[in-house]
Amino acid sequence: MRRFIFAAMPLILIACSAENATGQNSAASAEKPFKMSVIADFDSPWAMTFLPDGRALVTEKAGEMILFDPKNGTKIPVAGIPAVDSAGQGALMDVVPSPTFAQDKAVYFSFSEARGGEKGVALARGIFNQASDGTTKLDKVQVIFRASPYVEGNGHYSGRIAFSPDGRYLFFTNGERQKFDPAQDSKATLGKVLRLNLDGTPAAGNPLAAKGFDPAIWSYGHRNLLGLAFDKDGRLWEQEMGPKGGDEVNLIKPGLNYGYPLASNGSHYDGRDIPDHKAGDGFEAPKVWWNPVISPAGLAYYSGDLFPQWKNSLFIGGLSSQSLVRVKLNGDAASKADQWDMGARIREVEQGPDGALWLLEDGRDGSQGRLLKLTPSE
Ligand SMILES: [Ca+2]
Ligand SMILES: [Ca+2]
Repeated sequence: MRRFIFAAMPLILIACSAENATGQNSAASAEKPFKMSVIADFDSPWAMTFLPDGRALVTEKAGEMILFDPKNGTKIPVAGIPAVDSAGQGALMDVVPSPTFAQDKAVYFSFSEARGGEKGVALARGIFNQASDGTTKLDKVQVIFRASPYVEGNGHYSGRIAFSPDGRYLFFTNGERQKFDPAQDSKATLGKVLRLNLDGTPAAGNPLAAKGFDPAIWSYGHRNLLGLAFDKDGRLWEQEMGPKGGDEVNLIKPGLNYGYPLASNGSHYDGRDIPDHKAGDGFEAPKVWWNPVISPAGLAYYSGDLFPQWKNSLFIGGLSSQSLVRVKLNGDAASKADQWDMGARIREVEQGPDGALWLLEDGRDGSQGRLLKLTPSE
């Protein structure tokens, strides 16, 4: 009997720590179940996406889009990208092929720009065109949506893109531009998740339009939304860089207010507290949050076969935490699972066609912006 109790104890401890692994508990994992291959180097890369033929588009902060072939390492610059204002947190940001890329060759991308002395994030679409000599460009590039209003400053653009699983809608994130209150302003698209038609117009039936909100708004009360991904059942997950001690993973539901800057499990950088999320306050609480912060960047939903133990997980790149973070999903619930030290700021996470996990390092402060491929260690 005694022997049985001793044998059972470690199992009980493991079970408890997993159960409590939301909020402040860390989930540091020393053992890495993957090996890491360095595939290429970029100049402050920001985002990547795979095309149906296995090649990738990679964006760089200063405004370059690059067609990259992992098979042979070839990099081809993609012409046709508009002028990017890359000061501060500005960048050529996300890039995602159209849900009907095989037919229309359309590519959607986001970038920060200056107009009339003020700045904002724009969403654009162009047609991928590679000539027989390899020269590559986006044709017919059009800005199809602009955040409103444009304001002064170089921070919290957000600019992440995700298509609904049925391919009918484009979800787009607009950060609150370090201005706080716009996240609660019904007339501003700042601090919001937006639902648009594929031509950039507000989708019909958005949940707050009848209450006088900007018709593009799907959810509000967000800060700096740097990741957006659908799971296998069509739930929309978002991660955002919160204030001091308040990074969040949220399950995005239509019409809900996620609280910023009125509620946050963190506090302002100047030391003022922000009331924590609590039941009945009218704000939707995060499913997972971090204090101290991880500084989340890219977000990927894992559905591959290469790492079967990772199915139905979210992967988050950590900037200040220089880590790769795994969040385990279970229906509407989410919990911290792993946090691996990567020794570099991780800007982007993407699942490759073969189920490998691909990462882009942030590449600032003189470090490299390497493209890394993670495959199982055995
Ligand atoms: Ca991506
Ligand atoms: Ca707080």
